[in-house]
Amino acid sequence: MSNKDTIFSAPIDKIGDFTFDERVAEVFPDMIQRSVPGYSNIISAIGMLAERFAKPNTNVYDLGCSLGAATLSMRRHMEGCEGAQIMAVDNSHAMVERCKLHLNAYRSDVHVQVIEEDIRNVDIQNASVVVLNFTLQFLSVEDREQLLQKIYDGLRPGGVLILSEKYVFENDSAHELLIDLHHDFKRANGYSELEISQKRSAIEHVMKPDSITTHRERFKALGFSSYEVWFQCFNFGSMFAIK
Ligand code: GEK
Repeated sequence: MSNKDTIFSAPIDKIGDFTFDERVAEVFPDMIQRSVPGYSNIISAIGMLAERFAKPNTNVYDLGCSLGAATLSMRRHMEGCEGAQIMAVDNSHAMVERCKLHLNAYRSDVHVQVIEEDIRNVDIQNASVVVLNFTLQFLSVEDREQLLQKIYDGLRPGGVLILSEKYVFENDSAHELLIDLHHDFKRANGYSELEISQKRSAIEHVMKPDSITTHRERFKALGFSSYEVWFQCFNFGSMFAIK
């Protein structure tokens, strides 16, 4: 049972930019479950996709792995995928330390390397699966493009990128409605108005979401042979892109 997220529950004078520090890592499972609609479904489906796409003697990447939820899901589905290994990467020390504990709590024959590093500095090679589960949105637009190019180059033909993100929408009223529904979802999960508005202010500076159209255009320009949204709930969703 993880600790309850109360980070934004009391009034804060000056809301600093959000960081993935010790306090966030400690409450992270509760925070992400209550904040991201469909998170558990996405984690389960990442395991299913890995079962289809992970190939023997290749690398599987979980970029911005946090506590390793996607890695654990993929690892469960990759038993018997001879010689495949998972690289779980995050640049938050607090996340990486806890991720190692989570992974060590279960036995598995699949080799996992947990790497404390900026995903912009990681080599992507011989990849059959790359996961960016709600991480790309924290990079600058230029860095997003460079990282996606590096992922495309490092994927083997037939390899898959799984990209989950928060989205913006071109139609203003649709955009507002989807944001309101997301806030209803947070209220239903016990977040107060104060918590919702303070988290919104803290995250606005560090997270600039793209539209689904932008994601599609980028995938096309990079040369992915097929790409599609496979999950969406309100303004959150996940796409696959196959090389
Ligand atoms: C999950 N994928 O549970 N380099 C490395 N890590 C980074 C960088 C960077 N440049 N920027 C951010 N991160 C996870 C959830 S959370 C999503 C991902 C969220 C890391 C950051 O430290 C954090 O752990 C993660 O990306 C984003 O499936 O909190 O909304």
